Amino acid sequence: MHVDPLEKRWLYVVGGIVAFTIAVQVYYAAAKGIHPPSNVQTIDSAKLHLSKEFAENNLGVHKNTDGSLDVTMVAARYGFYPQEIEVPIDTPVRLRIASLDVLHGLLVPYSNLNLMVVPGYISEANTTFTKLGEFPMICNEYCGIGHDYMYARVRVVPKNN
Ligand SMILES: [Cu+2]
Repeated sequence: MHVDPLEKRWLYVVGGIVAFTIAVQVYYAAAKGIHPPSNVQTIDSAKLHLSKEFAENNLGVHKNTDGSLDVTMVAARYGFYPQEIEVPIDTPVRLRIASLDVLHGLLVPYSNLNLMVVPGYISEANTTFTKLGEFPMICNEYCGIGHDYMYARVRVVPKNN
């Protein structure tokens, strides 16, 4: 089969772009822990307060026996609950969040946390905070008139053991 030399050159260019794109994704997935959301677990958003995990007095940071942390949160117009979480540095954290009403987002700068919080589903992500300090947790999906004021705080503190 005859392929025009110019066409052949462009095939190499396109092939290179595709290979580069795949390499970037593999790098970020393997080295930076950035993945597309993959946790498909459903929940009735209208009955979060009746569920065991997302009832008001079960929200917040829970310590597991292996030293890792489970953080349970609820996103609702227009805030995150609890409003502030405190986690020790360099500790594995599993964050689970559900929406009480509409679509929300959750973004924490300087971390790999960037989730869509879709009503009816539990969003889950694993992270480890490696910088001390106070970081905002921002809603990055437009959810209504109070969206601009929807944020919470993550305080990363030194390990105390
Ligand atoms: Cu919002």
